[in-house]
This record gives sequence, structure tokens and C-alpha cells, in this order.
Amino acid sequence: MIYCISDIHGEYELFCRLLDKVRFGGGDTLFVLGDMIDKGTQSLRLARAVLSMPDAAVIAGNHEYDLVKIYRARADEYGDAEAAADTLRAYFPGEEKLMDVGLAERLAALPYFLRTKDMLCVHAGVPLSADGGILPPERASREQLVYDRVFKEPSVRPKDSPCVVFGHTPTRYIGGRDGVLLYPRSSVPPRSVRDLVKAHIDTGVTLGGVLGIFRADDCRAFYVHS
Ligand SMILES: [Mn+2]
Repeated sequence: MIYCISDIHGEYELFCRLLDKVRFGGGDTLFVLGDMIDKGTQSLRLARAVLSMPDAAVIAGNHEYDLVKIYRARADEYGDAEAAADTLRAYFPGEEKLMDVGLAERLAALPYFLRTKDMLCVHAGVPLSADGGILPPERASREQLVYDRVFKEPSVRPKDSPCVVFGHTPTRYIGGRDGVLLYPRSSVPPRSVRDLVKAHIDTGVTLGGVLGIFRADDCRAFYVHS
């Protein structure tokens, strides 16, 4: 099975409970759509756990993007990656020991989108073409992919594109509740991700304590509550 999750924001325990709940294991793949860090108290523990999972693929969100920007600027300024990584420790109170050059470099190397046959995964959104499709994410800036503010709107239903899976904005601001929001291509209930135009999967864990995960194979969502 293929699972997608985003905006976990340091909620390590909830993340573990959610993987247990879906019995994540052999043969499964996890796509993590950014914003692993900040807000919650176990950002770096979570990031390290996710990055060490052999069956997980991770992309950057705006929080990783912002941290990497600081890391790169300090590394340039000091000419020393070790010293630059040290300065990042202040952003993670209680987890200072978990930050090092290795982790900073892994975050710096994250891609900004992922593609499968049926899905395009980004943190916030992809730019739209004039004819109602999507523009290739390769041509978008990183800022666009992690900060997009348009793609989440329900009226945006790109034509002739794979299902775009994204997070970044808590779905309660769109659908009124903390759950995965699916946009089917037709009035027939979606049976797989191929039947979707979009899947909006940020359940706003830092607001309401609900962490959700989306299963692409059958369009089901699973939740845990803090
Ligand atoms: Mn975000």
C-alpha cells in the first residue's frame, strides 16, 4: 500500500501510533509531504526516524525550506558546516543534541516534489497553466512549491493531471473539519487515487490534535487523536 502524510510538525508519538494503526510494514511505502519539524516538541526525533525509514520518501515543506536557508547562509558566513549546524540547535529546545551536520545536510538534500504514475506530491501546491492544467513542478521555484496559496482552493481542479497530493494548509480552513479532503474526478465514489483530481491531507495536528494519513490504493484515510 502507498500512504501519504504531511505536516506532522514534531508529533512523533502520534506518528508512531498512526503507523501502528494502519499496520505499516513490509511492502508499504510512505510519502511524507514536508513540515516534519517545528511547532511540536519532537521535531528532530521525528525527522531522524522518518529519514531512516527505508520505505519512506520525503519532500521538503516550508519549515524545512526555511531551516535549510538559515543553515546555508550560516555555512557561507562561517565557512564551516559544523558551526552552521550548531546554530540550528537553538531552534529545537530540548532536542539540541539531535542536530548535526549529517541531519542538516539530509534536510538540505530533500527534493521538493515526487511523482508516481498516478500522483504528484508537493507540500503546498503547483502552479497552474492558463488552460486549466498544471505546470511542470520542475519549472516552479521552491518557494512556489512550499508556499503556494492558490492550489488549495476547492475551485482549483486541474485538468489532465495526475492526482496532486498536498498539505500545508489545515483542511479545517477549507472543509470545516480536521480530515483528509478528497476531490473526485466525477460523481462516482473514488476507488483509487486515479479517480481523484486532488487530495488535501494536512489535518492540522497542531490545531486540533488530529493526525491523518491517506492511503492512495483505496482512498481511505486513518486518524489518531492526541
Ligand atoms: Mn507548511
